[in-house]
Amino acid sequence: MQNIDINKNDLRYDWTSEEANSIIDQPLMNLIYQAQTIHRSNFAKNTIQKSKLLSIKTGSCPEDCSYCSQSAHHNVNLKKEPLISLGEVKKAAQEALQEGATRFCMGAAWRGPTDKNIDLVCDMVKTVNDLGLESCVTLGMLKDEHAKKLADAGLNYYNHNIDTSEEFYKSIITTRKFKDRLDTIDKVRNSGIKVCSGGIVGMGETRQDRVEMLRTLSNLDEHPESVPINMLIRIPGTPLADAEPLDHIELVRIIALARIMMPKSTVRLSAGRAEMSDSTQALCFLAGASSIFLGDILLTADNPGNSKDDIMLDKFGLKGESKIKYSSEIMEISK
Ligand code: SAM
Ligand code: DTB
Ligand code: SF4
Repeated sequence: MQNIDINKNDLRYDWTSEEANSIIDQPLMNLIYQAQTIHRSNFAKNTIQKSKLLSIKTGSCPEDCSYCSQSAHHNVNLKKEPLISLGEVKKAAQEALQEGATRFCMGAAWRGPTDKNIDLVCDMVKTVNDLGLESCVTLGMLKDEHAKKLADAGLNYYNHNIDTSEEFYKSIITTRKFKDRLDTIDKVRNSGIKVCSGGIVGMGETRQDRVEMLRTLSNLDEHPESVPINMLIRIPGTPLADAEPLDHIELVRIIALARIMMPKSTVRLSAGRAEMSDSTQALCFLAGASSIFLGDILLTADNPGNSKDDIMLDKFGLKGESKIKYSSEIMEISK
């Protein structure tokens, strides 16, 4: 194995494939130990950040993402819904706050928002922020003017996943290019909004594709502040409905690699938890995941639900992140 100097406080933007491979290929216990060591030097231990999702516009999406329930190209049993009202958003955000979420993420099944819709979403963002929650939206591809309007409205995060490696991307989506995703991420970054970008594992990609996906993210000019790692939810009616399930240890390895390559980014164990055992999730948290989505439903698909999660988190002694941000001094004391 190549000897890599992993300084837990250094942020690097020049990871090579060789370096990334030599990290992920290590014996599992070495990899997890290294990832958890880096995790503890950057995050409060035994703490989990909770986000809540809401689909604000559901289905009939013109894009053909092979994993997605909301694409108009697939025949999925899904209740489609136009953009919901501000009142519905406020009610859902209030509930999320009561459930212990600190971030509220609104998703719309669009290729990109229209000028009219962006104004409506900006009102939603302000409503969420006024409740004291961090706001996040995921609306597809943005124009510079859209990003600016969202930034002016006070949006904290924009979610835009690169999903997989550039090479594998063409096999899962044909209606847009990998570069289109990077362009939107660039616009978000330039507008001053924090970037949330990650991907999906278990779509039939190779380990090298997973590594390259993380290399693209970690070699951006700045690391995304949030990196969601989704395990494919195999949705009946989508082209990936019968994809070969990925061994969960591969998920653990990719989470560890994300933690090591982007030491200060929040790594979120996102879609797919409903099919994971508590033990798999414990390994993911040990490998550096420190955030989850709450609730019974993600955007359209199942999530474990709060009663089940409360039991699991209690068993692990993991506490929800407080709304008071940890300063580095407090983190030192809490170690
Ligand atoms: N339309 C917007 C977009 O594509 O960016 C926002 C919504 S889209 C549902 C957000 C992300 O959810 C996708 O980029 C993908 O990573 C993830 N996702 C969607 N369907 C999924 C599935 N079946 N399993 C796992 N992750 C999924
Ligand atoms: C992300 O990476 N995962 C979330 C959020 N960002 C928007 C979405 C997961 C969607 C899972 C499938 C569904 O609910 O339809
Ligand atoms: Fe549309 Fe987003 Fe689903 Fe792709 S992932 S089909 S862009 S909602």
